Amino acid sequence: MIVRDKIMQKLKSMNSRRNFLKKTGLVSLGVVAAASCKNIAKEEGKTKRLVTPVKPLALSTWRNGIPANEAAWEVLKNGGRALDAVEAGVMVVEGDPNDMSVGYGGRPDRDGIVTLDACIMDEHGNCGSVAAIENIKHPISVARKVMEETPHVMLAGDGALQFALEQGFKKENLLTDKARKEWEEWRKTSDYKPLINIENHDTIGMLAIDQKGDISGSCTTSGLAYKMHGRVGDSPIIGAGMFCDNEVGGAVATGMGEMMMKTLGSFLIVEFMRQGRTPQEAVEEAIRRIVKKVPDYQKFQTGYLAVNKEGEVGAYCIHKGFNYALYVNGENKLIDSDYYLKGNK
Ligand code: SD4
Repeated sequence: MIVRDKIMQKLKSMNSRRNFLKKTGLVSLGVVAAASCKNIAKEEGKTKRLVTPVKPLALSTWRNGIPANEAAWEVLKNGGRALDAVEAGVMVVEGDPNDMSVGYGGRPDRDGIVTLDACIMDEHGNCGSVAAIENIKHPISVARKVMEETPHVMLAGDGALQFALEQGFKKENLLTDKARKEWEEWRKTSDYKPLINIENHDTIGMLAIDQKGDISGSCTTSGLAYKMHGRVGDSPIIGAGMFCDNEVGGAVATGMGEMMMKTLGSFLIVEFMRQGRTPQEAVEEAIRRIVKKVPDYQKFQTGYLAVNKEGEVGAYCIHKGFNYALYVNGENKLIDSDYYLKGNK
């Protein structure tokens, strides 16, 4: 009898809690989890959580995120959509011949061919990507067309190029003299060694939250310099190079793509945040996952960047040297990321 009474009492209290959540609009499990975690974090005095969501904002990987954020901000400050911001932002870097890891001017593969990877995702969970596409300066815009104009998520190689041409994109030579000369020099030894934080790691990944509070993400790269022809990295893989969920937040990755692909890092980070972790806690846990699962992780760099719907940001990487640009409250700043190999050798 007593046990049954206790169960009835518990059920009653669960019911009234559910009704309360319904009334207050906190029906989604994610919101509930985040809210309760916030309280715990506050009680323990561990993490300072923001109460009012900060928006709009744009953040992107590496120093080239500064001009990219400027372009994104033009969209955001006028009330534009986060999706338009993340496309416009990374296009600046795709078109810059001095960035040798993205778009025009990107370093080629070992056969001397520039192949590009990109992906984009909107606030509804729609996404599009292109992999190993050649001769198109703005793969991010082709990825968006894949998302909006096809029943698919990803197009690769010749098929992606054919689709781009049908959509009115122009075929262009993306191999600049500078990149060609470097490649010719490299061919003398053909020594394939991805370097940590040297220019073959400055892919751009971008996340933005617009004035409505909607989030979108993008990622674009020429991939690793002197990779095998046909190699595809993490950047066009939804969930590895980038992932966002409008209920939770988003994450982007940069560095040695194989490590993010083995651990599906960006998706993992968003799921950690869904469970109530801060973006910083989530990116650190995702790097620890690589450390645990990839035996030779020390040879490579990986950097993660994340933001939750409240506008809290997290960044973490394996080796010192990763940085990111954050545009918020009208200020665009380059910030150094914390890193794992610091007393963790
Ligand atoms: C790749 N993740 O293709 C990309 C490269 C990169 O900064 O991020 N460079 O593996």
